[in-house]
Amino acid sequence: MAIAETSVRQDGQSLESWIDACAAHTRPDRIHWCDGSQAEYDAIVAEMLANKSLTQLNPATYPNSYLYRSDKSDVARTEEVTFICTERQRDAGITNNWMPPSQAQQRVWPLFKDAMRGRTMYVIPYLMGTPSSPFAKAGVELTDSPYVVLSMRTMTRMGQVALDHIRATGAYAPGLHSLGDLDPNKRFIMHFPEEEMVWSVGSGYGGNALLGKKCLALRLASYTARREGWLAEHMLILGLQDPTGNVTYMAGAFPSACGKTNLAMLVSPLEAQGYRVWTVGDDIAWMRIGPDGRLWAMNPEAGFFGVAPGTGADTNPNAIATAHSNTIFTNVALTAEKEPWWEGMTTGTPPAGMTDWLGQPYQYDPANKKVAAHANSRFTAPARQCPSISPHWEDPQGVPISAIIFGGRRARVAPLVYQSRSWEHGVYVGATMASETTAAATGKVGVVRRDPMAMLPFCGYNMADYFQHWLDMGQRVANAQGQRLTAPPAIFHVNWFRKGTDGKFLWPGFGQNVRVLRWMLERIQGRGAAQETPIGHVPTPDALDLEGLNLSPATVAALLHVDRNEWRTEALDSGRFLSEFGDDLPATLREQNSALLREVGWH
Ligand code: GTP
Ligand code: SPV
Ligand code: MN
Repeated sequence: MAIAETSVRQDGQSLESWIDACAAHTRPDRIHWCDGSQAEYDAIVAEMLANKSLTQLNPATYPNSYLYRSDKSDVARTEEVTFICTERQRDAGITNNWMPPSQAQQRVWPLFKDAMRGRTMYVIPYLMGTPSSPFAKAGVELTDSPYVVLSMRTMTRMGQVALDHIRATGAYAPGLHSLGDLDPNKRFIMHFPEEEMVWSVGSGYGGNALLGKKCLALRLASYTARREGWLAEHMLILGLQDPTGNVTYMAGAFPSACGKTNLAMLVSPLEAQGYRVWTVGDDIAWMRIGPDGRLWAMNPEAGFFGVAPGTGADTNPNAIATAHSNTIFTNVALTAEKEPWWEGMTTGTPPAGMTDWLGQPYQYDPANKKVAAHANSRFTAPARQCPSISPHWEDPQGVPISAIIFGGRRARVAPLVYQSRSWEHGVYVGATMASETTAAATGKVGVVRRDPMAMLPFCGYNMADYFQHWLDMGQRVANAQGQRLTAPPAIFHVNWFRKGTDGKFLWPGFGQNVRVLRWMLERIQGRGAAQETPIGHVPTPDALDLEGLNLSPATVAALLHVDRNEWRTEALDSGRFLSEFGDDLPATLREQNSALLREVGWH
C-alpha cells in the first residue's frame, strides 16, 4: 500500500488500520486501491460491460459513454433513512433524523457484516476542491460498487492527488459504503460529524452512495464550517459577464431538481448585448470570507450529476454538449441507435423503438403518462467538458460573490424575483423559502414544504444554529480568523415556476432567466428600478428587459404580483415553521416574521 505511516487521523487511527477493520468486518474477496487512471476506469468499464451491469452507448455519437440501470427500488435519495449521529440530539436538531452513535453501532454496523463477500472492496482516495486550494478536503470511500468508482472519478479528484493531500495534512474523512442486498428496509445513510465519518448501506444511488457529494461536502462540511466560520451550501456558482467585459459572480440555492444546473449553464439570449454566463459550479459551494471582506465561493466538485429530464438542446444546450462523451447516464431510456433519451430531450414525438429505463420495450402513448426515462434519471459528466465552464472554476480561493439567489418551485405566491432589504432580511427569506417536492428524493412529488436555503436534507447540524450562523456571517460578527463580511452579497429570491390560471408556467425560464440576472446586476450597481412591497424590492414592470419575449402586460403583472392575502397566509405558515425551533430560534428571525406580518396587515 502506497500510503505513508503519517496518514493518521486525529483519533490516532491510521488509514490502513481503518481499512483493515472495515475489510475484516465486510469480508471482500479482493481489495483494490484506486489510482484514478484512465486504464483503471477502462478496466472497470470492461468488467461491467461483460457482466451486463453497464451498456455501451453509440461510440460514434457518445464516445466513452455508458448507460447504467440502478435497482428499481433505488432511484433517488432517501431522506427518511438519512441520519445525523451526534452524541446529543440537540446538535442534530428537529429537522434531522437523529441516532446516537452507540445505537448506530448496534443497528447499522451489523448490516455491513460480510456485506462485501464475493465482491471487490474499492479504496477510493478523493479530494473535494482543487488540489492547490488550501480549502480542499480529502476523503476515502470504501465501496463495493464499481458504478460508484466510475462516478467518483468524474465527480471528484481521485487517486494519488488525494493520497498526497492526506500524507501532507494527516486528515481525511472516512466513508464506508456497501450496496448490501439493496433491501430498502436495510438502507441507512449515517453521518458522524464529530468524527467526520460516513456509513452508507443498502443504496447505490447518487447522493446516497457518492459519499464526497451530499455526505461530505454538505452534511459533514456544514458542521465543520460553522465551527470554522464559513459556509458549505447547496448552491450553484455562476459568473455573469456584462457589456464592459466585467464578470460578476453569483451563488444560488434552489432545492433538488429546481434549476441549479440549468441556471449555472444558461445560454444567454442577450449575448449580442454583451451578457453571457460562465459556469463555476452547479450543486455545491464552499464560501469563505476573504481578506478583502467579500464572500469567496469555490466548487468542491469536478463533475456534474445532472437531472436528465427537461434537459434539451432548446433548454440547456451546454448540458447536452457536456454530456456527449465520457458520460455515464443513469436510468435514462435507450434508443434503437444506442443513444440516451429522456423526456424533454427532443421536441415532438419521442423516437420509436426505444427501451425504457427498466430495460423494457417502450412505445410512446399520448393517452397514458408512462415515461421512458425515470423522473430522476441523471447524467454524470466532467465539468471541464462544459462549453461555458469558467476559466476561474478551479481557482484555489474561489470567486468573489456579489449576489446570493434563493429560489423555489412555487406555482403560486412567490413573484419572479425580489430583493431583500438587508442581510438579516435575506437570511429570513432563505430560512423561510418553500418549494414543491421533486423526484430527486423518494416520497410524494409536488408538495410545498419549507426548505431553508435548500439545505433541509443537507444541513449536518441543528438548523436553528445554522440560521444563527448565517446571521453571524453577516457584517456584525468576526469569525475565528478575525474576518468580517464588510461587503456582503445582495440577497435575492427567484421563482421560475409560477403558473397562470391555465396551469402553464408564466415565465419562459431557462436561457431567458438571464434577464433576471441582469436586473440583479443593475441592482448591485445601484441602477435597477424597483418598487417597495411587503416582501422586499420587486422590479418595476419596465425594469426588466423583456424585449422579444412576447409577454402580455397582464402576464408580466402576474409574474411580479405580490398578493397581500397570499402573503399573509405565507407569513403565518412561515411563523409556524419557525416556531417549531422554539427557544433555539434566533430572535432576529422572529422579528423579521413579525415585521412581514405587520406589512401584510396582520395585527
Ligand atoms: P439537483 O441536481 O437535484 O440539485 O437539481 P438542480 O437544482 O440542479 O435542477 P436542474 O437544473 O437539473 O433542473 C431540474 C428540473 O427543472 C429539470 O427538469 C429542468 O428542465 C427544470 N428547470 C430548470 N430550470 C427551469 C426553468 O427556468 N424553467 C422551467 N420551467 N423549468 C426549469
Ligand atoms: C440532489 O438531490 O440535490 C442532487 C442529486 O443533487 S443527489 O446527488 O442524489 O443528491
Ligand atoms: Mn443537488
